[in-house]
Amino acid sequence: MAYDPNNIFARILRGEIPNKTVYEDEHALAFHDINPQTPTHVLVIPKGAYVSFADFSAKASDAEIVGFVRAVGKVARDLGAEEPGYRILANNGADARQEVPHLHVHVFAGTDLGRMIK
Ligand code: IU
Repeated sequence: MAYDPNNIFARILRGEIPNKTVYEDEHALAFHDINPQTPTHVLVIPKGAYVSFADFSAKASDAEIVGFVRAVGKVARDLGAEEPGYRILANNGADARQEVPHLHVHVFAGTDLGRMIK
């Protein structure tokens, strides 16, 4: 999947579309999903233009990768989700039904997540 610079998350990063930010730093932005699947449902995205996890891991700098992973963990901690728990998930590509072609990690929390998959 090619990166579309006008995808909705790219537009959010450019400040063209509002979002409910929960965390932002040099490498990552985290915001509430517009259509939450669980009581807490946050998306964490890298600021660089990467379609998928494979794309990101191949092209991003070490600083971007470390920064992004740290941001995901910080979001989980700051949401108070460390206990009783949370789920992180990234859909990549058509078979995974990825809707937005900018890498995003879902953080689900706030309920017994059972075996739900997004
Ligand atoms: P997916 O993994 O690509 O299926 O997830 C895309 C998510 O982006 C999905 O949960 C949407 O509700 C969410 N989303 C959003 O938060 N804001 C938007 O403007 C759009 C989608 I479009």
